[in-house]
Amino acid sequence: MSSSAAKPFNDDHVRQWQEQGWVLVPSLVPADEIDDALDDLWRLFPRPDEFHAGEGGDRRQGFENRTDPRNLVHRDPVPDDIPAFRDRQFLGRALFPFPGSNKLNRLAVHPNMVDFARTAMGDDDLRIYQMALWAKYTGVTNYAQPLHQDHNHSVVPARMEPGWWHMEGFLYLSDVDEDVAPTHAVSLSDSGGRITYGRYLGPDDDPALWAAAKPAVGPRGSFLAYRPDVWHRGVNLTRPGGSRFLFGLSFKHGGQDWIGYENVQSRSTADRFVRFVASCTPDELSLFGVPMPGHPFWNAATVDAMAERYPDLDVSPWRDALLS
Ligand SMILES: O=C(O)CCC(=O)C(=O)O
Repeated sequence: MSSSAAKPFNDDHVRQWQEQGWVLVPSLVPADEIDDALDDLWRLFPRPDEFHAGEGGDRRQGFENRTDPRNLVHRDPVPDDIPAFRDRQFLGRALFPFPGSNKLNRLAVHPNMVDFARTAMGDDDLRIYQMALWAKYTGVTNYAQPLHQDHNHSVVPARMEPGWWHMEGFLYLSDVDEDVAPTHAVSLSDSGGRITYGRYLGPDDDPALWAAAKPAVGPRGSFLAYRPDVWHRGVNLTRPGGSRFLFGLSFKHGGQDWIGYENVQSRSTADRFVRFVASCTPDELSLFGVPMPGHPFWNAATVDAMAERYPDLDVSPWRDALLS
């Protein structure tokens, strides 16, 4: 990658992801663009002051009583002082696309983030395969997790080489300081890059690895990118009245069917997705699997049908490509 003063990330960020497995790119998306999208977030989740105003608030209760089966897998209860995966850690997940102004949806294809993912992965033909918000509030549960690697993004073992790796990512929608649960991650030089299946590590299981996990602190707009060979853990929120909001956006190379987590197909008939599509370029839509203009899928009939399905989408790039 050639250096450019205009880019909101640099060669070191790219190298750190490629060689150390994780990087926090500060302010990859400008804070004012995050702030501009927050009204859409507050349609889905209580604002922090609303949540912490006291027990019994309607929106707080609504949050605490969510039982979306996609988020809860009915894990067995674990004593509170042990780092563990607890169902309530996942209460605050909400799947793309979101209602509202479409500004929150547009963050999924923010050019700075897509440019970073493409540069670090060395490929323009990427897909977004994970797309969910995640809200956490102090006191909901103990959010502390054991150290783990995310092997639940693929049905085959991880192959961490150019062309085969994938990028897990969190776009920060709020400032993530030390006391509001920055994810802790271990660089590959500290872990030796070892990949282990079926193991979660508590503080006594591997004290050196535990100590090597560093907090990914950053202002809103920052992007935490990490790979499935990176040991990491969620930690508890300790700030009274605290909260953390992020947009989980993960990328894989096109055509790698073995990797997946969330998809948009089941919600693609919703008005909010139809509106999102109309706001996108062909390149942005390719991140969701829409074939680019010139792809053999497209003929006069499928382009016409695309225009019928998404009436406000400009289909001329697909139509023009049929003529060339
Ligand atoms: O929430 C976090 O900071 C990390 C969560 C995580 O690593 C997980 O649930 O797999």
